[in-house]
Amino acid sequence: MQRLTDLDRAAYARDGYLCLESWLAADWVDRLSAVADRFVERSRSLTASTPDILLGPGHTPDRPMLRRIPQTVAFDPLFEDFGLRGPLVDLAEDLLGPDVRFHHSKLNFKSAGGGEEIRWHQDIPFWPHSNYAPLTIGVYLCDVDADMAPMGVFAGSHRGPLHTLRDAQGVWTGALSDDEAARLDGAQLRWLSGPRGTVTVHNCRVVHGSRANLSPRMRPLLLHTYAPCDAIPLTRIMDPVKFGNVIVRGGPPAYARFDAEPCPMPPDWGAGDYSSIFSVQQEKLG
Ligand SMILES: O=C(O)CCC(=O)C(=O)O
Repeated sequence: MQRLTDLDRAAYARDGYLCLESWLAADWVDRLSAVADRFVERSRSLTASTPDILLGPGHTPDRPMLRRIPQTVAFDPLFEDFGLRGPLVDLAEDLLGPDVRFHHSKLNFKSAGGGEEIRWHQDIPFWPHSNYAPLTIGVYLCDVDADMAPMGVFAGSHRGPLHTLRDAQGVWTGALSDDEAARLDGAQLRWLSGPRGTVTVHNCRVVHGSRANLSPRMRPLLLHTYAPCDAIPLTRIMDPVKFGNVIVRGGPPAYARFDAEPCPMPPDWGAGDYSSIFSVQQEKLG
């Protein structure tokens, strides 16, 4: 198992993110990419999204435009093994402690020539927990350069304000308002690019997003969210979803841990009815 250094851990605490170049072994990246390619091939015969493949606008058999595979661990045994028992769980344990819960996973494709923008947002208002320790670990399955819409994070923004991700009328948009975005400190923006196998980690309060992918290359980013077991989910969106909220290290908590700062809540989607960040942002903000 590859362990983080004390410097890595200190950087995560200070900046709220890490970018670990070529961290994941090539063998894992090869096998995960092969599975991802099979989903892309299968999408060619689709004219509408299915539970395991969410299509983006302009999808055709010749030019597949995939938004995402939601909850990857539910749809392929290799994805399951990777997300629930693989090296990312070690990394999560390294940052979160011995008791770790898997919350959800997804593979954001950002297809070539049009993969959509993901506007600035924080994750925690999408899936509130009793504290702010949950984090998301991403793996780039291809080399990602600055033109391929890498994920951008605002260093230190996990120590800044929490945003409601609603517009002035209180309608959920899933994104910071233009005014809130204008107040972000541009000097702290970091674009996380790197060779395939590069791993990103971001805390659930870090403001992040990515541009549209106008390059001719797909940008597959495989994301897994983990939480310490004493961070209790406050909504039930993952309850009916296969492997949603399963404990992957250690055991159930003896106590729930609460952070003092109130957590913004999303609309009541009901159990299992979480629509993806792409659809909510595109519907509400265009
Ligand atoms: O795919 C990306 O660039 C960012 C992903 C993200 O922020 C999300 O899915 O919440």
